[in-house]
Amino acid sequence: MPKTTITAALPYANGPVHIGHLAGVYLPADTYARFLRLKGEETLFVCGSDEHGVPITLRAKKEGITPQDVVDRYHALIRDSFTNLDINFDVYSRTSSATHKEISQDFFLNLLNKKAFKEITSEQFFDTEAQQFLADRYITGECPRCHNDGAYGDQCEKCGSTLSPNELLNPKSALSGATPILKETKNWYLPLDELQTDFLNQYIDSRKNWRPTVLGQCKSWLNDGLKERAMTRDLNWGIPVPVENAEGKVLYVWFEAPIGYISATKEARPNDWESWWTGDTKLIHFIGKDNIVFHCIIFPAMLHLRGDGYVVPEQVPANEFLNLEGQKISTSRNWAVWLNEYLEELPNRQDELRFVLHSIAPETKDSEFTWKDYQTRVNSELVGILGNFANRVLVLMNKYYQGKIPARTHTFDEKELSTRFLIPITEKLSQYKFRDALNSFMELARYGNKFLADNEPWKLVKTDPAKTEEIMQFAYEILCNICMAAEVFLPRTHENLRIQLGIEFPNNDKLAFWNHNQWYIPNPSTQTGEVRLLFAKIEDEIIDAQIQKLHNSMSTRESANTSEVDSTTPMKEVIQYEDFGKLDLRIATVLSCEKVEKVDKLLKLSLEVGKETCTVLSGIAQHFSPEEVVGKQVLYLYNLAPRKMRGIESQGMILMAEDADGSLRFMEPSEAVQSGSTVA
Ligand code: B3M
Ligand code: ZN
Repeated sequence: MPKTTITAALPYANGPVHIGHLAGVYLPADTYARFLRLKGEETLFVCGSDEHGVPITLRAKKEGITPQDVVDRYHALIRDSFTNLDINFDVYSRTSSATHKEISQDFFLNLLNKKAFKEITSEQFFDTEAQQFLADRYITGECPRCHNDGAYGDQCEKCGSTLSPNELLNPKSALSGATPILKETKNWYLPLDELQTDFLNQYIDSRKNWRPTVLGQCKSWLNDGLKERAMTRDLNWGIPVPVENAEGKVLYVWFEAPIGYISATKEARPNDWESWWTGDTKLIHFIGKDNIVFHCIIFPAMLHLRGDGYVVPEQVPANEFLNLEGQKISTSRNWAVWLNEYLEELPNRQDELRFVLHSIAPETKDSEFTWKDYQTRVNSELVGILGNFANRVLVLMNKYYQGKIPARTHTFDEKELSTRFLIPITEKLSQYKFRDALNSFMELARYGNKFLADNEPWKLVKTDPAKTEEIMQFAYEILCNICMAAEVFLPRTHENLRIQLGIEFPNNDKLAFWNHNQWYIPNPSTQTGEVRLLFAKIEDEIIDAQIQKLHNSMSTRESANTSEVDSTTPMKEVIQYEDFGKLDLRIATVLSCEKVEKVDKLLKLSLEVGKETCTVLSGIAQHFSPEEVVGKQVLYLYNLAPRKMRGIESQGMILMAEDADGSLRFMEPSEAVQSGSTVA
């Protein structure tokens, strides 16, 4: 039987998991794994903590503890909160495990022996105070493109450019603040340029059924042309490069982290782990959109080079981002709903969270969580429709028949019921459309509710006992099918309802339901269990408290950040009033906005400036969607000399406020003013 290996992105063990992670990665992955298991397919679902990488070491330094302390703390916290939410991994491993060290070193040596790497000696920045090379985020400086002072060695978060450390102007060490020197060092590179022509172009071309958003990103990388990329780093936190004379070098975190999926497999299935990566196995990666290049380009290239029957990813259903109350979720600004806190503060509401996050899953574009919307969805859908239907059926069943199910006498056609209600659920699940699948599931509950309301058994019982039996039996039958389907989305509700229905679903019926959409028919004379409410209404106070908490925790964090900005962003050189007077600052209104094709970072905006319309390119596409920007009033530098980018002339520049973590805010007037108004 073909196997399926499902992976969910390994969370960085430097903070808890939030609802954005859940909606984008862990819930769809878990639902898909449940779906395959219910079909009786051979399925393995693996995950674990990503415990290497620069952010972890920087956090440790800030807190004055070791990186191992950091990852031990968060690994346990993340693992336990996943368990509490019923995310059913076969294993939740970690990349600091001995198995992972062995598997990733072995993978590296395997490629080394195949001469897959290029060894390149180059000059890299070195901090003489900290006695350490400075890779990626260890180095900051001025961006060569937009002249932002806080660009990192791998990226400028202001204009979105991908950088390498030696492009930075005035580079500084993030460890000591010292100006680094250049020092020669040797590293191992993957020749992605060669792999592009040998393998990746065709591979991506053949992935016709991937989501357009995923293919779009892959093609834009390929169109720009891939470059060789270092797979080792001069760092001391990570997995040592397993060759002689490589002291002080570790495997690049994005080389070994995906191998973590393989190590986790070995832990889960010590005896046949390789069979989950080779032969007739489908490999499916659930990730967020910021991880696409690593899972769709670099990791497939590594697996391809490895050969030995290793498979490459079959499907990568990457999701867009989930925003929260109108803003991007931000860890450093504490603008997030953390899973561990949710579980504590809204106890026994796991399925409510699963339900809401599935119904707003950011599958095709960024989507939005608000607490009010959460409350509405729970109260009107779960309590008002699903819970209400279940409760009415079970209460009436008790009242009229002491919970003993009458014989089936109705003439509804099972085929039709299956086509109308069950096929849409399984079809959408197989297409990774979890949001639609959940909607289809709710259609069945809506149908049940309407069926009861239309037939009013509570009136009929007085005049037509036989008809009442027929109606109640069918209502019960619908509820059984709802219960069956609930197992994939709402595991606790499934179990709770199953006990109330008084049913043990036979395995054959389950397999027929999930594989062939076979409508379930309960046995007559089944005895129902004790009736309990499936869901409780969420009161306003709970929601208000959550909204308040969000704003409070952000303002504390933001005031802490302000002092950080003050101390790390020194004042620029003093200028005279004449210098300032040269700037023509205006308030402009955004008329329209669109993405610039093939450039991830840029948005093209049309601004109304008085009677004039100006076109501006702005490197904010990774912070805002075009829809969010239209209609805003912005602070605009009107008389900046025009520049051509990607063949488009950009006139002037939009000015933004930048937080210590690199997140951006528009500068809007406190009340709307006429566009073109001057600022002085
Ligand atoms: N740790 C990054 C992230 O959460 C990451 C994923 C690794 S998957 C191999 O964005
Ligand atoms: Zn920049």
